[in-house]
Amino acid sequence: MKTHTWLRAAALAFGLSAASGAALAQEVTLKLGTGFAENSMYVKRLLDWAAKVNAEGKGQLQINFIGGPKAIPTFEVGKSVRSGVIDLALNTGAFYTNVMVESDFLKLTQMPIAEQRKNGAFDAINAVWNEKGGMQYLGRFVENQPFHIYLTKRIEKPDLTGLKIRITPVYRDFFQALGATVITTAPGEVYTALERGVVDGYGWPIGGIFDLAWHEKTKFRVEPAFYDAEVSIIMNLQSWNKLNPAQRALLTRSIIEFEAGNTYWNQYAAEESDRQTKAGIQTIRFDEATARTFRERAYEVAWAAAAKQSPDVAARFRPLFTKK
Ligand code: 173
Repeated sequence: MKTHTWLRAAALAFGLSAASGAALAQEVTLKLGTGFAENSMYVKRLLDWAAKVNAEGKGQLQINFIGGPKAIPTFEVGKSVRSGVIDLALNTGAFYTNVMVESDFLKLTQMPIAEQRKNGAFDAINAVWNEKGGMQYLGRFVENQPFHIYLTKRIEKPDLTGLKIRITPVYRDFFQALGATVITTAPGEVYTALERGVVDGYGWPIGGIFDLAWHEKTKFRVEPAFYDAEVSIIMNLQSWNKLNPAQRALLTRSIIEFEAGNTYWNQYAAEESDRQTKAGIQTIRFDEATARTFRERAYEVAWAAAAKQSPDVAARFRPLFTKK
């Protein structure tokens, strides 16, 4: 073997092993948590997504689910993403207003996430999440799940005076405007609060009240619904910045693919509504004009509160979130 050939072979071999060493070192494992119950449909679908990423991401990127509120309490999950204790979470803004007040504004979007990605809303959200939350907003996993008032006592008109209602920040301003006394709890405490008569009702989306057996204590659901439950994947910004372009592309692609399946939630809403009826939960309906005012008031009150809490961001988000 001539010297230069040998040198080339050695260089090649060294180069190859260095390259594969680098590739091995590149596999990252991201810790995933959630503020939602592990038996909820949200988390079932989350785990489907994580399994898919893990299958596609061999040697590149893996997701390790650390559990739900038993691993990290619901209202601590956002802080854990911010600080990097976990890298990823399936969470809703109402659970991490202790990181940034703006998180709860996402309930006010009136168009699908696919459209938010096109009309500038998604980028506007990310700019705020980066700056104020130390987070990357990766995508929305739940859509078409509007909120309702669930009650143990009948009401005749949109007036919650004299009633104690369990809330999160989602409902606070609207329910107070309707006269309610409000009590904030994580989902995990709703059953006991109902059982002990600490509350006369609660806010929750159309789907999911069976997961923690609240149907046993629920007599009425108020129509119409308002807002849209926002449940999204958020990521620690440093963890995101550390990923290489291929890893970022894998995450982004898998999330956009998953969002395309969000129409599933229409079906889930219909099924859950039927299931509530079968469980004996009665619907309280207002006349058409009252129902319209009720819904409009929900948005007005929430945007007014948003404008007070974070005027610049509220002004930026409102036209991007509101259906023309
Ligand atoms: O706990 C809640 O009522 C709440 O804020 C919420 C938000 C999104 C989905 C489900 C519940």
